[in-house]
Amino acid sequence: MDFTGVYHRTTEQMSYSLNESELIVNLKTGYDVKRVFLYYGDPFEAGILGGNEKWTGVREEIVYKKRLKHQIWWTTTLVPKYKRCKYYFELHTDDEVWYYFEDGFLTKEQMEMDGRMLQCFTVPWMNPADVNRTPDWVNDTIWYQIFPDRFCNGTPGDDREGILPWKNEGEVKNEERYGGNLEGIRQKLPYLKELGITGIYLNPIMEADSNHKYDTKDYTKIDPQFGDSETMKRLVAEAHEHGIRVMVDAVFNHCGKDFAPWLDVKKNGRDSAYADWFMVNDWTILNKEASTRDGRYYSFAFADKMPKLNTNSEAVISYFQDVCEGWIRDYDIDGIRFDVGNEVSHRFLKRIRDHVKAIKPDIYLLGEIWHDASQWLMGDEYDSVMNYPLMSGIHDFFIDPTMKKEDFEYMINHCYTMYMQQSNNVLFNLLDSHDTERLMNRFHDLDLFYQQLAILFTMPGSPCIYYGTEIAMEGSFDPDCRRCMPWDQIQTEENQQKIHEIQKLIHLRKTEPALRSLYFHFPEAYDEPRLVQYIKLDQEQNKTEILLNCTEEPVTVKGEGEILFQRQYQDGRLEPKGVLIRRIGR
Ligand code: ARE
Repeated sequence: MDFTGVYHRTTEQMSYSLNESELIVNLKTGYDVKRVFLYYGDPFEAGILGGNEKWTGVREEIVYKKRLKHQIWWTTTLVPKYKRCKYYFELHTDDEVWYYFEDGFLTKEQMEMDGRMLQCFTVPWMNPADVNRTPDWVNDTIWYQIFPDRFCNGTPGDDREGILPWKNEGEVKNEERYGGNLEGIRQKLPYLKELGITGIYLNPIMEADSNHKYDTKDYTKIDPQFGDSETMKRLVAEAHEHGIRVMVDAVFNHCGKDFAPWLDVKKNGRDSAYADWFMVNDWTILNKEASTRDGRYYSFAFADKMPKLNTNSEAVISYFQDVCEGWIRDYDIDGIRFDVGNEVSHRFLKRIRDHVKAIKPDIYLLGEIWHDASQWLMGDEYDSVMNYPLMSGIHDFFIDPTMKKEDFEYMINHCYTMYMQQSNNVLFNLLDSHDTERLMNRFHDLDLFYQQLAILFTMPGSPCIYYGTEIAMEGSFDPDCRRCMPWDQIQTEENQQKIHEIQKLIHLRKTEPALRSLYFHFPEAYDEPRLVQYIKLDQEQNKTEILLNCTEEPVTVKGEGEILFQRQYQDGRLEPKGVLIRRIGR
């Protein structure tokens, strides 16, 4: 047996309470392990503490497994009678059997040796207060991300300074302002509702210098370019009336150059009451205007206009607790997306979470983290994260023809074995954003575009489309991905057809519980190396099949089913770049 491939701990999302009664136990092994059995029981009942006590617990085979690139992920759910559990594994390769304990591997003879002290894996007590609880509504949500300056100007006749005429076509620059505002978003709520949207993710709206507002000046004031607190209140209230929730962007890793405490620090140096709010190393050259590569203070990505906030400081923590509380009480927001969510301190996040969840228990706390975020998803910081690994995994599969359907399977399984199910269930799934190239820009091909969207809409978590995706808007990396929404072209037949296509996917997502569910597997019904097939299951084991033809030849589809969504499919043939979603019974 390949011992190095075997891994289990009672931490790190490998053994955790799903709720007050169910315990999830996961195990990784190499491919040489063919069967796994779990022995489990109550620590005070099962009697395997050594000596001559006999094991009285249960022996059960673990039947659910997912294939990762070089490992197998075995998973099972237990219901410990007394909320305690002790367990060990029995691993079978083709010709060996090993027993896996907390302190290593034993043969059967060793294990049964009289008097041996067996170190079982132990879950001493499943405390309800420690269960990772994430808001239920998120899994049902269809998000729409809005970059406010570029979505809709709802007050075109007003006299805001420096606003350019709306650009229905062509490129935009970062310093340009087009006058999109909260009133514009409010006016488009019926449009969003019609599309099927049930959640809006708003890029920053608090007062700031730039057009993107990631350089906050005042965390308590709506940016005057976007409106005021009344417009924001009205927007959220009306969104709620339309069944649409609202999530705001929180830039707590750094502030902007005009944030009052930072101005005070620049003026008074070490003597400032806010000296501890930032991360200053050299007080003598604070006012220099240049990148912070010289280390005079820390900032976001060396941007001197974005000084890093010291989220380790008690004063900063308590200041931002109040800021969040204000947003909830004043505007009744439903979610907070934490910008640069991996650089703020864990301590800060735990305190913010406790504070805001006490005010609004089902508020959604989303971290902007692009890589494995397990350390932030233990249940006491974020509810979940932006699922960038899924985005890049899908993207890589589509650009790399040497990748096979197994690689697709490994990638998806990787994305859904990193975190607890509670977090997987509310992952924020996206294929593009204000920080990336637009989806349509990657291949300039509508069929590939919808194939990828079909994946997005059938994955566990909640799907988000970036404004303009409904009409397959083009745009390269920042700032090109932030073009103005071309409202004067929305009614063209071509755009209406595209909108209709997205509406179909949204409708399906809402009406087919299997598409929203956490359960899926990859059958092996086809030989074609790039014919991706996966099956999603709902609670009642009803199956929905997703087929994506990523080969260069048509494929004859096997079996029967009720077609829910299709492109490039006719008379049993799925053409290259085609997609088929079918309900196939139990
Ligand atoms: C501006 C220009 C850019 C230019 C940059 C250089 O627009 O063209 O390259 O300046 O300084 C905001 C604005 C940006 C602005 C930036 C700086 O939206 O337009 O860029 O401020 O002024 C990492 C971080 C992640 C971060 C991304 C961008 O981990 O937190 O980089 N995303 C957030 C927001 C941004 C925002 C900021 C942070 C700053 O969503 O919009 O930028 O508040 C890998 C890594 C990731 C990395 C990712 C992308 O996968 O794992 O850590 O994300 O690549 O680079």
